[in-house]
Amino acid sequence: MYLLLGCGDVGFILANKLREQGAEVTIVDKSQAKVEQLRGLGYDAVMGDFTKPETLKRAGIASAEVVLILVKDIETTELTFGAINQLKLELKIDPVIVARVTDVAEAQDLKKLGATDVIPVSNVIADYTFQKFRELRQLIKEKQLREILRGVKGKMAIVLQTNPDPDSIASGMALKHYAKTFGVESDIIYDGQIGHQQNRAMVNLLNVELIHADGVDLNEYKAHALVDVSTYGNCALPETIVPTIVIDHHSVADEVEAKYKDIIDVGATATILTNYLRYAKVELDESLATALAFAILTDTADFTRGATHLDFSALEHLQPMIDTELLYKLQSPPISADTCDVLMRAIRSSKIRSGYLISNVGEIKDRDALPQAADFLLRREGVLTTLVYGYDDNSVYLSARTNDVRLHIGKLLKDMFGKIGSAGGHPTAAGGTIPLKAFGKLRGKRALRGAIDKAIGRKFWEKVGVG
Ligand SMILES: [Mn+2]
Repeated sequence: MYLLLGCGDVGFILANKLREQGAEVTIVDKSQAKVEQLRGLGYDAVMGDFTKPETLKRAGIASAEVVLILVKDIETTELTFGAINQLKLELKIDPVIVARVTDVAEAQDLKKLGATDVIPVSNVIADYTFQKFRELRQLIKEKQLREILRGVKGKMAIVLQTNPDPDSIASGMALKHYAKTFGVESDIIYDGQIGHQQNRAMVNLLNVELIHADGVDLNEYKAHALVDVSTYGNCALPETIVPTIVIDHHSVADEVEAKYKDIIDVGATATILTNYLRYAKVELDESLATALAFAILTDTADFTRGATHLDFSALEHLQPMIDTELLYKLQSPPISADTCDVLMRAIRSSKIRSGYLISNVGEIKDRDALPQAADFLLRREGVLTTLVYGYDDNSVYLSARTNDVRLHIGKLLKDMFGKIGSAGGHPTAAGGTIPLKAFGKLRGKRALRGAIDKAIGRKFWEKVGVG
């Protein structure tokens, strides 16, 4: 049972929320009128002065798991603690006690008196207002988007990022569905490849219709939307075409001019699209709901990376519509024979020194196997950092991972290989591409392999000081 002491603004909202969640709530207030009003609303309310032990006993403190002291003035709060502490000994009880404070300085004093936790009310209101504002903002944006679509006369191109990831694909699917509801037909266009098994599985299992940019003329579309793209250069849209719509969670997307822009700092673009569908009350089927959930989970690395309150609430909204079996299939797709082969070679060629693992896998068909190998080998006992590389007819590709907090692997690769190719990434995951011509004229595969090992593997040992 929750015992709420004092029922002002915060108290009443809290009582409501707790009751909504099915919690048992008893409220104590000194005002007769307030108590009657609460009883009228079906609350268990007790009138009296809760700085007195008798009142607390009468309110049933003996069976309260949580006591919330919600009065504004610190004197009353302190007196209430006196009464509770007396009863703790007398009744042998030990409830969780949470007290409201107006400033953080009061918190220490109240904790000494026995508060398990404190609620700094100004922070609560600030947080709440901020979250509400973000939700309201999305609601307004959705209405604006509907207006924009009303102005589109003809087919729209939904342009995904180059080598689209699950977030981009799911966001494209959702926008297509949303636009169709408001009378606009569209094509989902991508460039590069659907490389990673996860993305291929998504496209196959969900039957997504994706059109490669090589097969269309983007100028022929009446409107263009960029979803989860970041910016020009990371998609098929040429800079000569100004998109109508930009929806993204990468802040650089703000550099792109567009009639409609919704760029907000959330974990996944799919969160933004989920909310559009939700606010517009557009029905969605299991496969779209599952795709959006999969995108949110993937982009936030299962809520461990950049997830916000809006991402949680979007997933919560999708949850009842998700096909869990399908979600499981998307999360653990079959591994291709090529990738298996690369994993095998990556294991066989592993060289480990002081927690650093380096592996040259030789010739590869699918560069997406490299990050998977780097991830996989990082799980080997005693390994803190992995660097896996291989080559095809054009380039050498690198992929690196680390659990070493002292290392920023993205910066390290950029420092080492940024000049001869492109390299970089995050503190824990990075990659790079170096054109084969950077290794000079070589005769035969063995010479090439040696040259690559010298320029990458050996250089890496030296750089990390284990050479
Ligand atoms: Mn994304």
